[in-house]
Amino acid sequence: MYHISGKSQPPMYTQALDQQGREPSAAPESPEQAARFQARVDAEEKIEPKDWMPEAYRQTLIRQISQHAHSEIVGMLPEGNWITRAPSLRRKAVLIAKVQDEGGHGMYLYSAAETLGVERATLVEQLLSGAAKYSSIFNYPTLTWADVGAIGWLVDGAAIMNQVPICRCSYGPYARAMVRICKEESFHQRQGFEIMLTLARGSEAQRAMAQDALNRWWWPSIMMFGPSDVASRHTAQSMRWKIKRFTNDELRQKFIDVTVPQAQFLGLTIPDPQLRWDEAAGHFEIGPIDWEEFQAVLRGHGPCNRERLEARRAGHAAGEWVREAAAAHAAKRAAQAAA
Ligand code: FAQ
Repeated sequence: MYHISGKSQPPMYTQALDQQGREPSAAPESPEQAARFQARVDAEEKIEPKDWMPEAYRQTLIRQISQHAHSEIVGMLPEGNWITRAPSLRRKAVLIAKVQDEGGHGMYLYSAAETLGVERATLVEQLLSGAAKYSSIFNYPTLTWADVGAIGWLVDGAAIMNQVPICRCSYGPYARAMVRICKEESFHQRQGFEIMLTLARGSEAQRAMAQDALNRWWWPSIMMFGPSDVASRHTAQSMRWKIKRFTNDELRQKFIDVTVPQAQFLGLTIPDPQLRWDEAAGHFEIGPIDWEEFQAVLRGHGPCNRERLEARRAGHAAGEWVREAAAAHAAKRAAQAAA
């Protein structure tokens, strides 16, 4: 038994995302500029696209926002897989709306990233080439209808826990995008919980399906919060810049504390024999996280990494004519406006 914040991990592998976007400004950053910038951040002022910012701040935001956008887009696939098989018209309509919302979140986030001077096409290319990361959670399969419930309950639940603090991110466009996204995620979480509740109160077979989904989604959801604080290479600086307001382990603990009682309410068992309430700490303690599994998924060896990227590449190729038509239409409108 151990507390999640104290666990050490092997180092994460690196991806070449820090070379994207426009070139760093030729003028070197002076300590005075950096100090003025930090003072603005400390005073809780929002940093806007035209403001001066350290190049590393800009690159950190491009990295995080684009990975977040990719996660929303790839995140449409596991649940999209169940749209044709949803058990009723109501469930189908709700699921279509949810998956569409995730697509919208991706679009807001790509737009927020573009305000930092990087082209959306560049970011999409990084996703399709496999150079950019997206959330580990979306590399797991949705085997039964209960998985759709478990994703809403656990994955959207984890996403909200992580994203509500980003509404207070120091970078204005990212913070503002997150406000609407969080409202929608909260609806998603409730629809997932309601699916789980229906199954948990249903037949023996339905209860078993709900338990099986919890068994498979619990640990990947715990890993979604990222490496432990001792292994997280970006957290300390991102906290100083108020891009992140809580560390990965702090958010993971909050999620565990909120979610374990929900599982108890559902009458389901968290798949962790070492889970226990620590009265003195006022928190649930969990057993060890399998960080090797997390890193394997990040290296591309999760159950569905290959399938997810193939689906995105096929989707992108199939959408070629739409992009061409939109570009031709925009050119025609621009020519008309100029005439
Ligand atoms: N998967 O130093 P840290 C959703 C990477 S949206 C893959 O701790 P940081 C909605 C990390 O990027 C879910 N990679 O990094 C939905 C870094 O790699 P790099 C996505 C991960 O940035 C629901 C390296 O490990 N949410 O679910 C993961 O300070 C249902 C070192 O890590 C967001 O993106 C991971 N789980 O903290 C959609 C929220 N964790 O770039 C459909 C915004 C870490 O150095 C259906 N992002 N890595 O090569 C964040 O809050 C942060 O970026 C963290 C990571 C917390 C994810």
